[in-house]
Amino acid sequence: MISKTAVVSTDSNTVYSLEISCYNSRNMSDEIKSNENEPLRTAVVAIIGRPSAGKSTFLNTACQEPVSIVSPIPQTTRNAIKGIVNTSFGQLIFIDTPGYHDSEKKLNLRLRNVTESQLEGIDCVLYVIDSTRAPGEEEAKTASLLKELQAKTVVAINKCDLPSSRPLPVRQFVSEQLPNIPGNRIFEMSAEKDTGINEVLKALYDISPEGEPVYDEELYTDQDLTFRVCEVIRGEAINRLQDEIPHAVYVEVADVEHRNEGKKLWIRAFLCVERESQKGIVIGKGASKIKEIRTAAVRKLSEIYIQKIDLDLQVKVDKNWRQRDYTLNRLIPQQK
Ligand SMILES: Nc1nc2c(ncn2[C@@H]2O[C@H](COP(=O)(O)OP(=O)(O)OP(=O)(O)O)[C@@H](O)[C@H]2O)c(=O)[nH]1
Ligand SMILES: [Mg+2]
Repeated sequence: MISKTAVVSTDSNTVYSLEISCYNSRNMSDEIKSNENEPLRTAVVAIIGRPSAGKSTFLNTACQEPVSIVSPIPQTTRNAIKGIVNTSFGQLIFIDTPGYHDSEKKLNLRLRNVTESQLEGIDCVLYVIDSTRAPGEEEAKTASLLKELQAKTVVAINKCDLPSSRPLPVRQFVSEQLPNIPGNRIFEMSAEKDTGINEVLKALYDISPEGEPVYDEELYTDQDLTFRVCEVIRGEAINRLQDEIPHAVYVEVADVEHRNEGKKLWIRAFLCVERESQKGIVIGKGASKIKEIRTAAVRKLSEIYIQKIDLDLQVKVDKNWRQRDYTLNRLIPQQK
């Protein structure tokens, strides 16, 4: 069990220590709950925000596992990804969503559809805002999604570790756009440096319904093997590619075999790009780029799965897939 401690100041300026015991799949314990008399709370929490606000980084830090891929490139997350946090207060089932981006391109419409559909039937919202960027039109559109959900929303002003962080204009923006969210539900954090996260979690528990955990404590995500493998490879690829190429990449797992009496996981996967010219760049000189991506993906997968990973990774072209419903339907199925 990993224990995180945060210092929280109350109205009367007294400071107390808030301990949130975080369990994860590899480190279970039967530690006594820190608030034994309180009923457990369980909630489904949608994480909403502009592209690159740090939603996936928050999820990974809160879960203490690499649940969702992270990159400096906007529109990294393409699907609704579940990450489960268990603490002595109960269970928070987070749903990471694609960054909310206003564009009429087919892929963007799909991503928006994924995000909007996650706002139905949830218990809470975590609205993540990047404090290093001025909240402009895109932020206002994102906030407008939450107008009817203010009673369920906690705001996390992110990237406060950076010198360019400006939390004050963000607070001002929130008070104008979402005036019914009280100040004690707006927090400053660094998802990357793990500061302020416990306060955000506690605030979410405070507005969560009472209830027993839905998932076993050892579970931190519900992604199946194929999806996770695709995402890990895509994550390693997009962090090593530039310009338009990260947006033009998707990963297809063609085969998975359990070999050597289950001790080895043999995977055949394709990194798909949109054009022949992109294929050459992804392969690199003397196949150096694809080798680098493959090695990094194997390393990451080996941290997740106990089996030895044997990855056969090739590059192929799926011409203009971002315009084609056939591929989009497979990768990002239309929600309702
Ligand atoms: N310095 C700093 N960087 C951060 C923080 N949180 C996220 N980042 C960086 O911001 C970039 C975007 O982070 P993501 O977690 O992928 O953002 P996202 O909101 O999930 O983005 P999309 O999936 O594209 O919507 C990455 O380069 C992160 O490392 C933070 O608290 N501090
Ligand atoms: Mg993301």
